[in-house]
Amino acid sequence: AVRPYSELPGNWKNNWFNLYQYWKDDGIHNIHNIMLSNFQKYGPIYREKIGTYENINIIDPTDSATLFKAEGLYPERFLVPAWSAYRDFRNKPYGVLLKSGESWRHDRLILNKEAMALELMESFVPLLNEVGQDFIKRVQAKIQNSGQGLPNKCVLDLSQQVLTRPLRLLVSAAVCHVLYGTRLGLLQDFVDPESQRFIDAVTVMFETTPLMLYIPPSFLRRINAKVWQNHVRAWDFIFQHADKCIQNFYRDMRLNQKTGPERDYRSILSNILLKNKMPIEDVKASITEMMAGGVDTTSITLQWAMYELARAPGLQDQLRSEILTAKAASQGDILKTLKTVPLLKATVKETLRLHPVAVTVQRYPAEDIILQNYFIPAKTLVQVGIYAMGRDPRYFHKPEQFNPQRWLNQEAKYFRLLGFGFGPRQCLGRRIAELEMYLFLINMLENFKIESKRGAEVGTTFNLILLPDKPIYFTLRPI
Ligand code: HEM
Ligand code: 2DC
Repeated sequence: AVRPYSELPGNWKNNWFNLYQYWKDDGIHNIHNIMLSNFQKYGPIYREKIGTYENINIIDPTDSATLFKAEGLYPERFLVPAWSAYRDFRNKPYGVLLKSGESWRHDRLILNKEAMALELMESFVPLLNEVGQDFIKRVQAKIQNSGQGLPNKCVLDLSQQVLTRPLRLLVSAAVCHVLYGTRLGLLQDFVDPESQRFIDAVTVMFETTPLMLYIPPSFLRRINAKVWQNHVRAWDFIFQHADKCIQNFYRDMRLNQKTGPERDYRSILSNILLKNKMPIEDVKASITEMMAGGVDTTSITLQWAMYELARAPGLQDQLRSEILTAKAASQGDILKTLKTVPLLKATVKETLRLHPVAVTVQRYPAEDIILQNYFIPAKTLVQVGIYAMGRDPRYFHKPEQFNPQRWLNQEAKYFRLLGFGFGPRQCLGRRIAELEMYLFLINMLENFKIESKRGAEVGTTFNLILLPDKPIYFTLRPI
């Protein structure tokens, strides 16, 4: 017999005591580890309530399949309360990230055509590759400057200076390049201070979000809490900067329209504006989200990829030869090269298995479902613990090993590849992020050996997204 909802295992009755415990043990930055131990303690399904945040957690791919099959025509994920509270507070429209129902679907279908369609890759590749190559040139220039011309000194020791900032500028430049068709002063000799402030604001926005998962932002606002104030200030700057970029773009586009030649592809933004199917306010809202959503996600994943590669020199050599072979065969046609680098693509998948950006992927099922023989009513928040799944030997053979090969062998991938989410509500920036990461890693591996100080184990911390818990240092050795 199917067991009732009320019998679900888990500690969901003492929600305010749970929050106190979390706060006391710094659980708020540790939810990924707490989830691991909860799955150990309660099994593959449990119910939890911390403060006002109530949810069901699952880990098994068969359960994920049931959940996603019941997501309906308008899939909904957990709405990060702080993000919608800011927009309501400032009277700003929601973009696709926060919209729901038909309004979400309408905008999302238009944006998919400009950001997700496979035909677009042809237009994106040169733009993204250019940004990647510039990055390499800058690193090489740094090496020349610091190496004093001695051959054995020709390495870039990034043990003082971390790669985080340059990487965030790089991916931000890449997203701007496909959104606007220009890099807006990013990753050139001189970094526009506004762009620097923008990426810093994104960090503050993320850092000030987690507490408001559990304590309603409306309450924190009423008591004038610092987190709320800093959160508002961060979003204000994000919106203001994005607004400026969009305004400038709009002005230039209207000027050029009179004189400029017709071209197939200009940029995501101009394609959307030319179609004239979305009110400008909605366009702005979603473009702002894409600018903000593309910074930390991609740069952190690249850092993790390099971290894992530095610890696996054998794999690095294998990748390098795959890339060289692919390049030789495609005779400089980078689009063709990208079709023949399966191990590289698997490396990115493997990176997201061990180091997902999102600790869970969540849905409110549109209909009643049964998970692990428990009845789950429609509209219940169900979270797939993808961090926990990626480290569970039941779903991945020897999960502690970084082994991209596992994605090539026909080992079942059934509902195991969830780093970008699933289905029509999956990550809108997925294609852009994937391409960007492939091109960056190709350029990097072709030019450098990536090394790191041995023994430096890096852990994970939660700040809305999962992050390295300490800076990662690399040594780049030109080949
Ligand atoms: C949504 C991950 C890069 C913009 C998501 C979701 C995940 C995710 C897990 C939720 C999907 C779901 O609920 O099924 C990642 C990862 C990235 C990345 C791992 C890089 C490695 C980007 C980039 C952009 C972006 C570069 C912008 C260009 C968005 C937006 C949504 C989203 C707008 C909400 C889509 C909607 O609700 O319709 N992302 N993301 N992301 N992401 Fe990303
Ligand atoms: C955070 O319990 C933990 O891609 C919560 O680019 C559940 C949850 C819900 C939505 C997730 C969020 C978590 C992590 C960050 C995600 C977000 C959906 C989109 C967002 C995964 C797992 C992210 C980083 C977007 C952000 C775009 C925004 C800055 C405009």
